[in-house]
Amino acid sequence: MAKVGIADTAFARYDMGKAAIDELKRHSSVKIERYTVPGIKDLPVACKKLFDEHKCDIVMALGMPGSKPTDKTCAHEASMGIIYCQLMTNKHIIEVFVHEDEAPDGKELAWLMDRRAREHAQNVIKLLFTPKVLEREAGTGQRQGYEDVGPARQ
Ligand code: RDL
Ligand code: RDL
Ligand code: RDL
Repeated sequence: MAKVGIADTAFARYDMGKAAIDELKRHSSVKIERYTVPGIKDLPVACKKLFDEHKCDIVMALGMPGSKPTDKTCAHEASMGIIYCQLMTNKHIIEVFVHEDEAPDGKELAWLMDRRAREHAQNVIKLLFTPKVLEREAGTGQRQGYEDVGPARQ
C-alpha cells in the first residue's frame, strides 16, 4: 500500500497537516507517516527522513512563511531545500506553502490553509493513482485555495 509522508511545522498558524491527512483518508486508503518540525527550514530533512527511514512514496511539506522580508527569504531557502531533496531521492514532494499575507485576516488565512492543504492532498492522490486525471488538467489554470484562474483564451 502506498505511504504518504506528512511534514509540517509548529510555526504555522493552522493545522494543515491534520487537514491534509483528513483529505487523504477521505479519498484513499494510503498509509500515513507524520513528522512535525519547528519551522519551514526544517522541512527538507524531515522529508528526506520520511523517504529514507519511513519508506514513504511521496511527501507533502506543509508550512506557513510569515509576512516579513526575512520570512520570504526563509521560504525561498526552504523551497530550494525541498527541491534539492526531490532531486536527491527522485521522489515528489508536494510543497504546500501558504504565505501569511495571502489572506487579509486570521479567519480567511485559516480557510485558505485548510483549502490549499486539501486540494494538494487531492493532487497527491492523482499523482499516485490517476496521473491521467492530472494530464487532463494540463493548461487549465488550476490553483489551490483561492479560485482556479482558468485557461487564457485567444
Ligand atoms: O531550525 C530552526 C529555525 O531556524 C527554523 O524552524 C525556521 O524555519 C524558523 N523560521 C524562521 O527562522 C523565520 O525567520 C520560520 C520562518 N521565518 C517562517 O516564516 N516560517 C516558518 N519558520 O515556518
Ligand atoms: O508542489 C506543489 C506546489 O508547491 C508546486 O506545484 C508549485 O510550483 C505551485 N506554484 C506556486 O506555489 C507558486 O507560488 C506555482 C507558481 N507559484 C507559479 O507561478 N507557477 C506554477 N506553480 O506553475
Ligand atoms: O494566482 C494567485 C496565487 O495562486 C499566487 O499568488 C500564488 O503564488 C500563491 N501561492 C503561493 O504563494 C504558494 O506558496 C500558491 C501556492 N503556493 C500553491 O501551492 N498553489 C496556489 N497558489 O494556487
